[in-house]
Formats: sequence, structure tokens, C-alpha cells
Amino acid sequence: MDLFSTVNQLTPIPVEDGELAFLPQLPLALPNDEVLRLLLDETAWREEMITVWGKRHLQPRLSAWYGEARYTYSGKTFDPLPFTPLQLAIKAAAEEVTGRRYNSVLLNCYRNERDSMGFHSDNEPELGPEPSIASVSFGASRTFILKHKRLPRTVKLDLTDGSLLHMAGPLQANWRHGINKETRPCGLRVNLTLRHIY
Ligand SMILES: O=C(O)CCC(=O)C(=O)O
Repeated sequence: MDLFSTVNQLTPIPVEDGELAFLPQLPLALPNDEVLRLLLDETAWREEMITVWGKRHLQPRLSAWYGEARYTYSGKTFDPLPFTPLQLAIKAAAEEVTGRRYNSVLLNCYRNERDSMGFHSDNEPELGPEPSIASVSFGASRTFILKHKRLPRTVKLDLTDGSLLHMAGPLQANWRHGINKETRPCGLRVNLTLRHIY
């Protein structure tokens, strides 16, 4: 038996109308805490303004956009910074695991339990009809929630340190996902969502 190929294999999470799969530890040459430290130090983090119900607020997290293509979401266009060597290593490991190719990454930093991500689908036209999104997490675990757009179905996943979640097939067309604020104190988390922009 080839131990490496089974250890690094995604485990499918059965859901209606989409593909979801999880790997507890993305294989990387550096330990997770060192990757987290480098991501915090090397990323040009931004605190973006957003408009919700006509009111302007600071987004409840830090974010940054890297890679080879411009991206528009929530009515804003982001010009990319070039991939860093560490991001390229994470991208290569994620491509090996998912068998897909990525040319862009959105990084999000959840500083504590008060930071969050509203419910949305990654369904912008430039991601193509059935986007493959590889979501890699470092630091504190946070609960990733998926809600079906038409069925009364909710899926909750613990996105642990070093893990990779793969969303693919028609998942973005049929589900929304988000990260709620936590009621209990929690530490910092950095998440990278690797995408391919056409
Ligand atoms: O932090 C997460 O796990 C969620 C990130 C996310 O939903 C996104 O980047 O679209």
C-alpha cells in the first residue's frame, strides 16, 4: 500500500447538488505555525470598507488578493499583487491534492471571534460555471457553514489548522457559505481560497 497517496487523499463529504471534500493536513515543507507566522508577516493585509443596507462599515476581517488576475466581488475590483514563494508552495500542494489549477488567491485574516464572513457563493462569472475552490486554513479552527439555497439543509464543518476544503461541481450554484462570529473567545486564523479566474 502506498501510504503517501492515501494520506494525502481528499475525503468526500456527501452533499446534495455539489462536491465537497476535506483533507485534515495539506502536505507542506514547513510546520503550520511557521506558515501562519509567515502569512501574517508577508501579506499586505487590508481592512476594506463595505456597504451593507446603504451604510458603510469596515469589513469584519482583513483581506488581500494575490495572483495573476483582477477580481471583482461585492462591487469592488481588486488588482492582484504577485504570488509570494510561500503562496506558490501552498498553491502547488493544493493543486496536487485537488488535481485542479489555480491562478489567484484571496487571503482572509480573522483576528479573533468577532471577525466573520457573510453568507455568499463564489459564483462570479469569471470563476466559470463550476468553480473549483481550494480553501486552506491556518491557526484557530472556525466553523464553516453551508446553507442550501432551496432545501432546508445546513452543513457545518470545523476548518482546522493546516486543513484543505475543496468545493467543486455545482456547489456554488446551489449553496451559500460563510463564517459566523463566535460567542466564545478564539485565536487568530488565516484562510486562503485558491481559485482559477478565466
Ligand atoms: O474563511 C473561510 O473559510 C471562508 C472564506 C470564503 O468564504 C471565501 O473566501 O469566499
